[in-house]
Amino acid sequence: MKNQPEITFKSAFAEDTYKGLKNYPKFLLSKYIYDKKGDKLFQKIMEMPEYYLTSCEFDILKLNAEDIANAFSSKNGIDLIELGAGDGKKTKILLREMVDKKYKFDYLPIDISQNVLDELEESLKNEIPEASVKVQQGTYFKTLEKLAEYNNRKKVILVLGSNIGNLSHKEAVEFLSNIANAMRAEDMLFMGFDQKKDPQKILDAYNDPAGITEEFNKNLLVRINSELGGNFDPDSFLHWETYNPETGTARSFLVSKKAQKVHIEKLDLKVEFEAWESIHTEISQKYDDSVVRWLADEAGLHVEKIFGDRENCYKNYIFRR
Ligand code: AVI
Repeated sequence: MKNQPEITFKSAFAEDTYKGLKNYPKFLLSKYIYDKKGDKLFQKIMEMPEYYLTSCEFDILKLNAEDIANAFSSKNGIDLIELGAGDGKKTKILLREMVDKKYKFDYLPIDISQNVLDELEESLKNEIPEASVKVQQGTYFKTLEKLAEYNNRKKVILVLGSNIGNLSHKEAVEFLSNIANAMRAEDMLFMGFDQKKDPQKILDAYNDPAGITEEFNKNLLVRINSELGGNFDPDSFLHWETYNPETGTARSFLVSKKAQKVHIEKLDLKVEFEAWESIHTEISQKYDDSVVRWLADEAGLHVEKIFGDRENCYKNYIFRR
């Protein structure tokens, strides 16, 4: 075996980028798309007509608000904990319903961005002043640790937006298991899963003609340039989306349009690309009921109730232990 020099990295981003670009085939992790610019681009994606996920989930919550709020409610009140709350646009439908029904609850939105939480808190004060809101800033792992601390009464954990789709099945089971470990018998997990559907509709959602998704994907290269001293030319890469109807996996790539060398100063790394070589950047998994049931089972959960839109484009599931 070749002697590998010991390299110390200044950040997880630096280490993961180094490992991904040294790998064959090359890959980068989609979680690093989300810096300030990436967050803004994702907001724009959620407003695009092609990105059906947002409007489908919004419709499901609107159509079923009463049933969902009823399922959540409990005599002693509940802690409604949202992981990755964002702008809370969809959650507000449920909050409004719960307030109108005079259900007792505290809403605890958790997000990595304090900025996002400040804006959410402010908008809730104006739009649903009756709701008791306690924002929590935290990373994904801290958040899971904190979950187990809410044990005075029933808790309902919300994860919207099919965020689980950016994980492999193995990672998804780990994620669900971590949540399950923090749940007691009466607690619930309410989660959105984008569904398998006409492959063209999926490809259109991840390859919009205005090029917003392309810019979102290429933000990985832009971020490597600005934070790690890279000299990627994003225009010399193609945004490429595939969907495999057998596995339900949509995959995003950046494909080098020519043979080229890229230097990343802070990683002391020169990366060579053959013409048409790819970098895999993201998976967006699509599901059906049997796959969701299997994931739940692997994680020690079971599906209690399913809410879908008219075409079953998207579904929200209630899980219990
Ligand atoms: C955040 N996540 C669920 C989005 C998705 O659909 O996979 C991210 C995204 N990637 C391209 N468009 C949207």
